Amino acid sequence: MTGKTPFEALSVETLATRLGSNEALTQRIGEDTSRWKVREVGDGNLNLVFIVEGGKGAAVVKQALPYVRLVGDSWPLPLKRSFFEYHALTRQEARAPGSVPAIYHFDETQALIIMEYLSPHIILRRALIEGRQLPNIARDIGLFMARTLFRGSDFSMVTKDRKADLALFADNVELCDITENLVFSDPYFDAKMNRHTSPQLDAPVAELRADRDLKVEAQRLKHLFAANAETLLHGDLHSGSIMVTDRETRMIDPEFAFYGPMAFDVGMLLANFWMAFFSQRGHEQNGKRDAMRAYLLDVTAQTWSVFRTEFSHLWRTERNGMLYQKSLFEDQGDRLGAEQALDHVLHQIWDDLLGFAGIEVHRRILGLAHNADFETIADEDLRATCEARALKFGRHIAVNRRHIHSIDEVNNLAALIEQENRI
Ligand code: SR1
Ligand code: MG
Repeated sequence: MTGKTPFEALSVETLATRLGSNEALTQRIGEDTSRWKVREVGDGNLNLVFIVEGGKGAAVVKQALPYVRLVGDSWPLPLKRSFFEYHALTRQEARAPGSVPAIYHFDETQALIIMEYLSPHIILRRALIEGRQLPNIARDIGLFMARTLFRGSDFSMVTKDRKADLALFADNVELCDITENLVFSDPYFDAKMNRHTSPQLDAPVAELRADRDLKVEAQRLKHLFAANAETLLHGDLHSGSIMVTDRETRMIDPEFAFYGPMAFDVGMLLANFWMAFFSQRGHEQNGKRDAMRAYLLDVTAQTWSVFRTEFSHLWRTERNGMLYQKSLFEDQGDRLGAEQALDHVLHQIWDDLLGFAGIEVHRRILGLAHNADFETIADEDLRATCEARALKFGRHIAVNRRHIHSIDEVNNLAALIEQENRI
């Protein structure tokens, strides 16, 4: 299959014939296609994902579809998202080596990426639902975020290169549009594709949608998301975009990558840990999850701490971009000035991440794209209890973010809300 063949979606039946002469693939898994075993394992909202096993090894083939898989061909979506995913992966590998799957091949016309098969990794969200405590995720994800967000910004990059990259990713319009609507607006009115656990959540949802302060805050955050082209974001950094073993962590699926505010990735990620926290009550069939809840709050605190420490380290050692130049501070003997500026930058990220986290929680409970943490709770009353607590938490951190000064305060709030008897 060459880049000149018009786009055609792969299938389990056609993959070996179509990719049998692709050298990047045959080198890894073997040339004898009669030994290839192909499985389609995509459980995300957008794409096809195949695992291909051959005589020598295995690889993943990911292909974009010209529509949103979750909804069907009534919602067209450009294939070029695969181009952005490929370019984001190459940048993430350069900025945070070892944090993403190795890329073997990219075919722009077929919108497909052939990449490393991560095994025995599983999706982080699944691990957290199962109650698994992974020892390294806070360190690995905190480092990934600090390195990619810092090194993709004007704190670090040659400004000409950053502007060229900004122009490249500015064309990822349709995926930004999904986030702009699904995350920042749809949850706060009766949008067509919304759904929630009903009738249990009808009253809290109506209350949330009538909350003027919350709606204004969500739009301020949308404004920030759309207008603050600060760094190359992953753009969809939730627990379904991370693969783990007990020792290893890899970030996948950066097809939503674009230049936006640093706090967006951090806020979305932490929101997913807090949602995992509030969903644990629904997964206690085989025993209490108190230790898991404590673990999850500790993970949020550790992730933020690792992020801050690594970001500060990069600030002191790699701040070679056009912002807050060393010539104004360290070179004048003013190290304190550089530290003062760092404080401001970290404070802004903190403020904004709480807002992004709050609305991420809301959209996963009220919007189109729900998450398995809550969806796999079969008892709808129990699910609604978990979701209502998360909604309340999300509102509090989004609206009051300027008055919350530490991750411990946020975690204390989560613990308090979790202990309330009534929703
Ligand atoms: C229509 S796409 C819905 C969601 O799935 C992706 O993973 C993103 O989170 C997006 O918002
Ligand atoms: Mg995805």
